[in-house]
Order: sequence, then structure tokens, then C-alpha cells
Amino acid sequence: MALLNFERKYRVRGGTLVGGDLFDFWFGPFYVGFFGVTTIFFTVLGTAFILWGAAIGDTWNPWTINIAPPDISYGLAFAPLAAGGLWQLITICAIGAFVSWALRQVEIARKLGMGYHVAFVFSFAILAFVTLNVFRPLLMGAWGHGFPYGIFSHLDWVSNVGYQYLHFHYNPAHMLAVTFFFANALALSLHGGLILAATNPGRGEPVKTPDHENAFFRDIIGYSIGPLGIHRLGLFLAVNAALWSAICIIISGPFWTRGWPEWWGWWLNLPIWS
Ligand code: UQ1
Repeated sequence: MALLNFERKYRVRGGTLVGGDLFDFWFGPFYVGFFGVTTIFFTVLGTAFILWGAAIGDTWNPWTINIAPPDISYGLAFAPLAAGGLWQLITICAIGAFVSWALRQVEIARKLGMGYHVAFVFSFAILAFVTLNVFRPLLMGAWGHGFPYGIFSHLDWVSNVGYQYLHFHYNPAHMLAVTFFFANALALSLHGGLILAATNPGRGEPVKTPDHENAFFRDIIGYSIGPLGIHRLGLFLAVNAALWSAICIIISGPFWTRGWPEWWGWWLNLPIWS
């Protein structure tokens, strides 16, 4: 069956969360839907604000364009557009676009009678962003604690905030996040390698099956997690990488204000040493 015929079979009505049939149609290959419209709306508006911020800034060099949050002195108030107000509007548009995208994923999953797993895992990426630029600034009492929108400037922000806590690698939640990121990279490379190995057996050889994939890992480590299990593991590792990243930054400032190396004093202060 040709791809387009095959797709037509699945272009079913219904499953929308809001708006009924109003936006229940396709534009070329893309499902539109109410949340497709809101995604486009927030994306176009947010991009326009970014261009505005760049236009009143010092440079058009893509690496060094910077749209900073308001000064700490503005607290949690709205700031003038050129003094962080654009950053605030861009943040609202970004969250509007991200949440719209997640809800569009939900609507498409409902149409197809699928689970909501894609929207669920994507929501952890949204959580990481909202934690950095909304939850933590709220807990710290100023929008100025958010990160600036710019390629180099946001990297500088990460470095500066890290050093404010002396040595961020001693943050136990950061340790977990980094471990999950690396474990995720290992799992995905093993999985990608295994699938490509099974499907590229060499000229004249038949493509191999999941039996071979299981046999490979049983031969090498005595255990195979299985074709479904590896995807459960991947989801678990990726979601936890995002979750512990959010946790490691939300506890820095609101719940721990000293250097992170000092946090390990609890270990040195255990009564078993005296
Ligand atoms: C695995 O066991 C497996 O099941 C057959 C896969 O599915 C295709 C994999 O991709 C991988 C990488 C493994 C091995 C993983 C572990 C945790 C033993």
C-alpha cells in the first residue's frame, strides 16, 4: 500500500479535546486541530518578539544575540519591554507553544486509539524548561533568575549559576541527572547498534529477527531485556534524566544556598565517626 493511501486510512474524525470538528482537518501531511493553530500562533508571535529583541540589541551575530530577563530589582512584576519585558512575553509564548504541541500529540493519539506515552514523555521536557524559567524564579522572588535567550548567553548563565554553588557536580540530584543522561546514551547506542546489526547482515544473508537480538545479548552478558523492554528502559532513563535535571536546579537556591560540596557535611557529621 502506498504511503499516502495508507495514511488516508488513518485520517479519522474525532478525538479532539476542544473545538469539536472546527479544526479537525489536515493541511497536506499535517494534522491541524485547535492546538495546531495555537502552536503556530505562539510560535509566530514568540519568534516576532525574539526578532524585536534582537533588533533593539547590540548585534545580529546569531551566536551573541541576547534577550535577557528583567533585572532582579523588578522582582516578580512586569518589566518594560526593552528591559526584560520581551523576555517575559517570549517565555509565555514558548510555554504556550510547548503545551499546545503536547496537547496536539494527545489529540492525534486519541484519533489513532493509541496511548498518551509520547505526550507524557514530552511533558518532562516542558517541565525542565518551566522549572528553570518559571518555578525557580517564582521561588527565588524575581524573574531575573531565569536564563537569558541567546546561544552564548545561556551557556554563560549555566556556568555562572553553577559556580554560585561552588561546584555543581557535588549536587546529588545533578549527579543522578548526569548518570541518567549517560546511561540513556549507552542504552540508545546499544539499541541502535543492535537493530542496525540485525537488519544489515551482509550481502546474500537474510535480515535477522528479534531471536537473534536476544541471542546476541544472552551470549555476551547472559541477559536480554527484550525488544519491548529496551524501549521501556529507554523511556525510563530519558524521563529520569529530564526529571532529575529539573530537581537539581529547583533545589539550588530555594532549598540550598551554600556550596554543594558543603552539603556532603551530613556524611562527615554522622555519629558513627565519633
Ligand atoms: C536487549 O536485550 C534487547 O532485546 C532483544 C534489545 O532489543 C532490540 C536491545 O536493543 C538491547 C540494547 C538489549 C540489551 C540491553 C540490556 C539492558 C541488557
